[in-house]
Order: sequence, then structure tokens, then C-alpha cells
Amino acid sequence: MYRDKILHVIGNGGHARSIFSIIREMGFGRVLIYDDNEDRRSGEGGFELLGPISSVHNHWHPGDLMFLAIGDNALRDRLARGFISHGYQFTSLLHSFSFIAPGVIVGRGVVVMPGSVINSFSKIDDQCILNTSCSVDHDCLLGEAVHIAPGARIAGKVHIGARTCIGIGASVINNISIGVNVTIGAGCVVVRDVPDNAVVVGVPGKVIKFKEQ
Ligand code: JB2
Repeated sequence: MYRDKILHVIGNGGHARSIFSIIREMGFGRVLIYDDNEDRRSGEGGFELLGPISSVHNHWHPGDLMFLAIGDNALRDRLARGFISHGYQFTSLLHSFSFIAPGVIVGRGVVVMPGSVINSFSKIDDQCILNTSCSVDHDCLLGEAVHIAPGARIAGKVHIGARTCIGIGASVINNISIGVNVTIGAGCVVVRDVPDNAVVVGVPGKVIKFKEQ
């Protein structure tokens, strides 16, 4: 299905290394990678490592697809808005060893890593990362550029605001609302609603500070 497509990958750091196997599985005709850091322009067999991010417009053709391999939620969100305003098209990367239930809506530029489950009627907005073996249960809403880190568990009817990161192995009980730009620490158990910009750690989760905006 993707054999005739060219995929432009922005970023060649740790997150890119996580998504390469999905890109290979999807079978894109060509994969072109960009990074502003010159030290990161070597490496991945079969993929073409090009110049800085700004050079993508020299290589872009109508019908091509883009993916942002950038783990930082704020940066990914900002870059996505810029690229969309210039007409670039994003694809999502869904690994075959993930389960996406009927009724789920997945936006653009989303990655669903191996072992992840998204249950019925959840909505995953653009540029979200559903990292390795995470689960998002029924009727959840994830805003733009949310990152659910490996092994995190989100119960049913949880709302998560844009650019929030749910840390590795964290759990969120059902019917919870988490604000925008929140960080939930590794292994945290969230049992209460969380306000915007909060950093929450521990079991049960407690707000320890608020991030500057
Ligand atoms: O301020 C920036 C900037 N900061 C990092 N401006 C621009 N234009 N680019 C920036 N980058 C670029 O983001 C780096 O050059 C690199 O291409 C890309 C990714 O940065 P990094 O390698 O630091 O992290 P990552 O996002 O690939 O991976 C992190 O997040 C993942 C979700 C790692 O922690 C991974 O382990 C994690 N799985």
C-alpha cells in the first residue's frame, strides 16, 4: 500500500530509532530523514539521510508523506503546526502488533508502537505517541501531541490535554481529567483530576510543582 510513497522523517534521535521498524514494516518506497544535528546524519541502513530540517522543501513532492520523529511534545506540536500551514501531509504509523478497536479515531502523525492497545471509541488526536505496550481504554480523549510512555495504563473515560506526557509505567484510573502540558512521573498512580501544567509523582499521585509556560 505504501510502496509508491515517499516518507520524510523529521528527526534522527532516539524516537526515530523506535519507529524505524514500523516504517520498514509499512514498506514505504523511499524513506528520507532530516536532522538539524550534523552528527545525526549517518546510520540507518536503506534510509536516506539528508540535510537539516529546513531542506525538506527541496525534496518534497505532492503526494509525499511526513512523520515527526521528535519525542518532545511541545517541539513536535510546534513543528507540526508549521508544516501543516505550509501544506505538508502527515501519515500515522500503526504497528501490526497493536490493537486498535472498532470506533477508535486516530489523527495524523500518530505512532502506535508494538504491543499497544487502544480500546473502543477512544479518540487520539494528531501527533500523539502511544509508546511500546501502553494501553488506552474505552472512551478516552487524548489531545494533540500527548505521549503515553511505554507500559503506561489509561483506564476508561480518561481525558488528557494537549502536550501532556504520561510517564513510563504510570496508571490513570477511570473517569479522570488531566490538563494540558502535564507531566505524570514514572510509575505514578493518578487517582484525582490534574490541573494544567502540573507535575505529578508518586502513589497515589500528588502535584509537586507547576511548570512555567
Ligand atoms: O530545539 C530544537 C530541538 N531539540 C531537539 N529544535 C530543533 N529544530 N530540533 C531539535 N531537536 C531534534 O529533535 C534533535 O536534533 C533530534 O533530531 C530530534 C530528537 O531529539 P532527541 O534525540 O533528543 O530525542 P528523541 O525525541 O528522538 O527521543 C526521546 O523521546 C523518545 C520518545 C528519547 O528520550 C527517546 O528515548 C524516547 N523514546
